[in-house]
Amino acid sequence: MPRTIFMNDRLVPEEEARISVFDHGLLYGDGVFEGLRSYSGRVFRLNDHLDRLWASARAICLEIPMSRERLSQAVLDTLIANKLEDGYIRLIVTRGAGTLGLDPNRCHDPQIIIIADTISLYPKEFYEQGLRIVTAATQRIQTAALSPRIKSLNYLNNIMAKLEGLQAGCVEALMLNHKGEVAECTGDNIFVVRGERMLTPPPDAGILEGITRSAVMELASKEDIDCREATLTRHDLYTADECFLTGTAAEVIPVVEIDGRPIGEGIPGPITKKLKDCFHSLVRQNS
Ligand code: PXG
Repeated sequence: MPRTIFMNDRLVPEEEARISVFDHGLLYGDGVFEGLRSYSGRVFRLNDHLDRLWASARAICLEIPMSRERLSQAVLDTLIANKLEDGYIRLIVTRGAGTLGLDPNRCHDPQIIIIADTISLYPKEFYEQGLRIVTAATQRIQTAALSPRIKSLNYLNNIMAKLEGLQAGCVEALMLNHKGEVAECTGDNIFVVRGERMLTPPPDAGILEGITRSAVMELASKEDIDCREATLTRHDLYTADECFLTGTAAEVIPVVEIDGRPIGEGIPGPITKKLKDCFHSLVRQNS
């Protein structure tokens, strides 16, 4: 079924949703985006996604030419126009059309695009049996080079690592930072469980501060599970009792093998299962 796209203040059929070849979003990956999900017609943590979108835009000196209220309404309108209850929403703001040079000040008319579609999930057995992942040789980009906290349209760093994962027969790959510390996966944050404690790398390890990550940390605290941010090495992962990933698309997914080493018992652990269930109830009640 052809989709209806929100583009610059109106809903248009998919075939009419077009951008200029001079848009710096295309020419340089100069723009920002968000990936959101709706459950039963309600968008999960819409405000947090808008906060992150505005923070990403501010970091690259891109002024979003629309109010938060209007953009928030546009997300809901796009879902309704596509008759989607459980969907995936891609919100994109490009720098706009400019000249064939880097100068963003020569761009005008930033494009606001909202796509709503059905979500393609990992197969059910991955959630039940857990994922196998490998460490990519591609490092997460250094904060001093480009902050991974900016969700920009330039995702080649992650795509290079994703390719390595796929070449090794894995759907996700672990990325380390330039110091060799654990950062995150290509499109998901990572957690480990050691004894009674849950650990996840801090923002300065060079990660995107995931909205699912925050939600899971809040859930852990409600469940009286001690969860902290900590610098982690691969050794900490290899010797952990449990490991799982979080992300808007994946939600909470167990990891049972890293670089050929089974994690814990090599099956999804009890804390992972607990948080997976808590997260499912949370998105369904949508607070
Ligand atoms: N790290 C990175 C690098 C990400 O891109 C996450 C962590 C998880 O964040 P959230 O806020 O979703 O919990 C992400 C986001 C997709 C897609 O289409 C997903 C992401 C990024 C780009 C595309 O599946 N994940």
